[in-house]
Amino acid sequence: MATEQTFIMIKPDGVQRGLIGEVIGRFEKKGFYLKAMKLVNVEKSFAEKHYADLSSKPFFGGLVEYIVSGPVVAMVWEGKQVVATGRKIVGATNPLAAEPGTIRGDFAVDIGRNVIHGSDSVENARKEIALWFPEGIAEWRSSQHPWIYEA
Ligand code: IDP
Ligand code: MG
Repeated sequence: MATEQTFIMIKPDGVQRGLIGEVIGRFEKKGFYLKAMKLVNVEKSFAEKHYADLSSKPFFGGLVEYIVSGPVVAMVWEGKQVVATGRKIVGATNPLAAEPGTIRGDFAVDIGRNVIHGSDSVENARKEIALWFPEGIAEWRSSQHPWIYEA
């Protein structure tokens, strides 16, 4: 299974509620590698671009307002099957339907305050990483790599 990269964003509610360390810790302890990270306030036009696929949805305006309401933490995580596994760590879109043990299942109630974003496919991850990190990402691998990955 090929090494993948995914785009993970801690949304403004996650930042305000002090969940940055919790989120990073879950991905880090799993055995994925943090390859890029920044805390930023995003412009409305940038949020609209990130969520362009949802522009026809009735909740789009509220979603954009939510994302620009405070700083977010944008990250790139790397590892084996990290896109699909990252979605499992994040949990279902509606936090009340998200399993306990997932980030949304453990820390959120409302769909419009669901703490975290995770790319839904390898292709969308590639697009989102290019949008959020045009400057590029770091190259490194943990010295523990052989203790986490068999080959
Ligand atoms: P995802 O974040 O699990 O991939 P998407 O369907 O891509 O879910 O929706 C993007 C974000 O839009 C969600 O995480 C959530 O914050 C918001 N959202 C999705 N559906 C609704 C809704 O029905 N009402 C309000 N907000 C929604
Ligand atoms: Mg999505």
